[in-house]
Amino acid sequence: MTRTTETTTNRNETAFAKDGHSERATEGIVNSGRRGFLKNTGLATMAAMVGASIPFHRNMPAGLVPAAFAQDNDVLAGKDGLTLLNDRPVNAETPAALLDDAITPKSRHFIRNNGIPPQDVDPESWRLTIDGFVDNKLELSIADLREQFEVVTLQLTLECGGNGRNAFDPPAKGNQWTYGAVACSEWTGVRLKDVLEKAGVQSNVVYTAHYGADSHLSGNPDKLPISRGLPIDKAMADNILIAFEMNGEALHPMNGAPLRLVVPGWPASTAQKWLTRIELRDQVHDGPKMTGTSYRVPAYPVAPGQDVPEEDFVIIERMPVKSLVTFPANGADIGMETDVRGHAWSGDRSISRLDISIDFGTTWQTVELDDPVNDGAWQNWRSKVTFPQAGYYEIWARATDSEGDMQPFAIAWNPKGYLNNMMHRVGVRVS
Ligand SMILES: Nc1nc2c(c(=O)[nH]1)N[C@H]1C(S)=C(S)[C@@H](COP(=O)(O)O)O[C@H]1N2
Ligand SMILES: [Mo]
Repeated sequence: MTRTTETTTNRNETAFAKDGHSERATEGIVNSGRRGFLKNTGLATMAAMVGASIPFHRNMPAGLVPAAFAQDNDVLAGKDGLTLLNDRPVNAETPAALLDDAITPKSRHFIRNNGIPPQDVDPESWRLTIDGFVDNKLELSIADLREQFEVVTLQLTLECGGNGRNAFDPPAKGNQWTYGAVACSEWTGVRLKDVLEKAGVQSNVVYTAHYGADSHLSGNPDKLPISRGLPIDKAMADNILIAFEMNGEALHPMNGAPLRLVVPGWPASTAQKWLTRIELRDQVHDGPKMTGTSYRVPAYPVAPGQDVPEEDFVIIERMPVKSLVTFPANGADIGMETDVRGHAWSGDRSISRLDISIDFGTTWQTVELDDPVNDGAWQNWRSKVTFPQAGYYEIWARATDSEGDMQPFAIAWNPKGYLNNMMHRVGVRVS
């Protein structure tokens, strides 16, 4: 298993989970040359986490994570063919060729965790609180949600803001997603809007704040791994769901079971998993991963490697126009004729055209493109290609959206590696 050198959390705070990069002072439990768990976590903190003092703590090998605190070994249980980018927290993406289905199977939805998921969740006793600047604070079970609100099913595209980070040069720290931190499953739940309306949104509300039941990598119960939010106008969109089903089944544990937000078209970091609370605020939310450079980009174009002052970063809103080639697979050996297909999407917009090229972008052919099944679903496209002779080809796909934005050939570099929407290229050998 590989680990990224750093997650998007503050390095000092994640020392617990990492390989001893932090130089944070310890209580002198281990000698300073040793790396690992104890070096970075005070004995008192660790005892608090395991719920008892540790009489033999001096015998614990450096780097040992207490078994009581370890994650399930099979972190990808119920998933099929995902590539693990990091095992603590679990981050796994789906190879493009495995995203070929119009509706992404539960087993192939990517996983992006910032912390440790809750264990043994009980859907029956799960409660969602709506509070803050509301007329009536609500506390709802999943049964209440089903009974009190219209239940809707929508195909919704979720994409991590950092999808495509792997292509950044100079590299950006964080999970090295290639293409596969995107999916479009069919989600069933109730509209966020309906629930907020029932709570009564007060006139001073400008932003939502989302909270989930996962815990911080440090084990510190006072810290949250992530808590993001949405401008209230966006939160009132018709296609944002509080979802309790994925493709007609319970959510996968790693995708937020038993309850999560699904926010299509915006960084999926806004789509809180293991959702327990939504607070309405009279100011922009300032929870973990809302501030600094998290899920933010410079307010202006920058050159690769350019230093950008933190105050010049703005919160990412809609995700840019993008597409994937899901057939054939990159590296495939194929015949002189082939089907070519994939998906395309653009946050808060639709796709108006999809072009492919087999001659390194010299000529382009517009292909058959479906309308979105509903607002927020990716659009499927397909074509047949006949190659002029045997050899190596690249199939390139380029989507254009309803506002005329087209995918670029080159990456728009930014310091944290967000929003890479450059064209997807698939190499094939034809014989
Ligand atoms: N509670 C909680 N919600 C979360 C996260 C998380 O770490 N904890 N990660 C967010 C991020 S950054 C992304 S991209 C999406 C990923 O959803 P998925 O893991 O179901 O694919 O969940 C979001 N919701
Ligand atoms: Mo994300």
